[in-house]
Amino acid sequence: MKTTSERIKDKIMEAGVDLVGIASAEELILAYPPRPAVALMPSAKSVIVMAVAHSLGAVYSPDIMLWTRNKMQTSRLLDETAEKISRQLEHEGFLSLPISADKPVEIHKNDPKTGKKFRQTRTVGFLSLKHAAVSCGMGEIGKNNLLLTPQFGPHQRLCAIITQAPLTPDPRKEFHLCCNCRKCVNACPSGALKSDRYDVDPCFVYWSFGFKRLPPVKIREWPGYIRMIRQHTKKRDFLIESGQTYITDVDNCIECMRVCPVGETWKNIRPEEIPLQKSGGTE
Ligand code: B12
Ligand code: SF4
Ligand code: SF4
Repeated sequence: MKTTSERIKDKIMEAGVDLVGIASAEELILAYPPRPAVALMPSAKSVIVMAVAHSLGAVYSPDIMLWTRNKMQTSRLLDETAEKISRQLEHEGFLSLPISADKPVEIHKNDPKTGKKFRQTRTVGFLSLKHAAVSCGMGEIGKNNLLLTPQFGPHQRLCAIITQAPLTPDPRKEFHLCCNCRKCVNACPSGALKSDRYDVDPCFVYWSFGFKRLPPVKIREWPGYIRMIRQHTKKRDFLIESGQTYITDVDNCIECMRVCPVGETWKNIRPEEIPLQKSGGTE
């Protein structure tokens, strides 16, 4: 049977995936730090991008732990599908590499450009799934730094397959989905989202530990930092929490995703009031 884009897309949708697109491996949009698909597979021809919508009930649940568990199931569906389709493509004669919806990530303690230590360790995916999704016309990147699609807004999880199969790419598209309402900027508890940019460091420490302060670099920053840690340790048990984190990959924040009003499919079921979700960082 011939390996065509239509057949591969049909197979993926049959597995329960909500959106699928194909980008040319050579023409992928690159961000910083650049992560070209051909660096992972020099003979790559195509990148298949898949999206599964989150359960909106989990997104709007009162405690982030409920969302986290659901996120894991969404990733599982994506990863299983990527695994099956990659194996099928290899049986058809095309080297294929699934890129998981979750870890691993490259970990950078020092800036690769200057060699200087980052204030906060940075992580980066082996392939940027958001940029791959934009490359195949699936959506645009909103002010919240997330992929917005017309169907689900930011409420989807992504995954990809890099393959030698020469599939027909989908064209890039212009969208005007982000209405600049700034709900995401106002909701961000760490101040990572600004009107004109996204600062990865405050997001990372809030998302991982629920901490609103970055590790101190100046002596005068230490007292406030120690006060914050003491407040957290009064209410939280980091040992038990990390045990749970290893099992279910617990996050501390999805506010920039929760408040975004974009996504046609959700029009009738999105709650009108969106109170802050309880997480380790909730005061
Ligand atoms: C690492 C990572 C994180 C890290 C770092 C985020 C980051 N932006 O770098 C942390 C833990 C903070 C994080 C947070 C979140 N993430 Co995240 N994350 C990833 C992951 C694995 C890689 C991101 C990546 O490499 N992006 C590529 C870079 C180039 O794009 P960028 O994010 O726009 O750019 C940042 C980096 O370049 C960094 N940076 C700047 N200089 C340097 C220098 C060096 C050396 C490095 C390493 C980094 C770096 O800062 C930039 C922003 O200023 C992806 C999955 C994937 N493989 O793509 C998911 C992913 C992007 N995350 C996702 C989500 C949903 C979230 C969260 C809502 C948390 C959550 N609970 O799920 C928040 C949202 C934060 C936000 N508004 O952007 C989804 C997004 C789905 C969508 N609709 O768009 C993805 C695609 C996962 C998935 N499978 O669906 N994430
Ligand atoms: S995940 Fe939380 S801390 Fe990070 S940008 Fe979104 S709202 Fe801000
Ligand atoms: S919340 Fe508003 S400003 Fe932020 S990404 Fe969504 S539409 Fe754009």
